[in-house]
Amino acid sequence: MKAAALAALTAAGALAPAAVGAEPRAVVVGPGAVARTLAAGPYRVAVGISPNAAGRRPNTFVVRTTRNGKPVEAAVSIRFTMPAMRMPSLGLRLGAARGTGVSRGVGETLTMPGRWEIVLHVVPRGSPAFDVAFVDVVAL
Ligand SMILES: [Cu+2]
Repeated sequence: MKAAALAALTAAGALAPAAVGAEPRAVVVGPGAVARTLAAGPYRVAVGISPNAAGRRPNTFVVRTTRNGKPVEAAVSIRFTMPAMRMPSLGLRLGAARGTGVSRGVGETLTMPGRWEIVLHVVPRGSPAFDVAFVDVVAL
């Protein structure tokens, strides 16, 4: 489809911006400790990162998943990528506390200061998996 036709469709309200390939504006968190709730379809995912410090320092990652206000039991893993550099991405698998919807993990995964792309992979029990992505600005 030609750009002009797309623009016309968009102007007419026939297509939402997302339908024409516009990137949703990324959520950016940090620097400093993070406490942010992100929406993913019917889910709400509350993310805590503390102290959110760069280098060979342990950070604690806490993810609480709910649906309609109720805790969702889920297996959660996190992928950490620094897109500005040729660095291998790092992974962290969180441990879940039964019945709470809360998963937690500690890792030295923010190995240097800068902008990290963080993707939470959430696998609710008995439901399809989904991802939640955001950018974390990490300082020393
Ligand atoms: Cu780097």
